[in-house]
Amino acid sequence: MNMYANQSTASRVGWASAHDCSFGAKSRWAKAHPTGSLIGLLVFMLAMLSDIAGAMETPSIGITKFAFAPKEITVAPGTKVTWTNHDETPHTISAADKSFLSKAMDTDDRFEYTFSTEGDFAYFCTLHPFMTGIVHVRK
Ligand SMILES: [Cu+2]
Repeated sequence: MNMYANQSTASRVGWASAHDCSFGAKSRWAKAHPTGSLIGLLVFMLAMLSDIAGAMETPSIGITKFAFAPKEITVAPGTKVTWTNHDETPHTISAADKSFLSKAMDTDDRFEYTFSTEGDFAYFCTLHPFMTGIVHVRK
């Protein structure tokens, strides 16, 4: 991003001395950044920051003795949640609304899913349907 901005500034300065071409440089810049370069850059940086914050927060749910622990968690939209099977028995993670489904997870296998929309997402193990959990997604 910075490299591109510097390069473009340099080429604008260069082209401004050759009068005819300065307009061409500006319109090329406008085409590449239709929403305005500064606002676009800010939005881009904010998006990057929130990505980094989101990546740092990765709640994990363990599967132990035929139960999800914690059984119930609350996360913000965009949060990636991971499940790890600590049992000797295969388990699956299956959303009640079918929005996600893991394969049969062997011991120490992990499954991850990113919750992008708000809501209450109940899930269960298809091999042992009495195993249930829920992820609340709230802003
Ligand atoms: Cu199971």
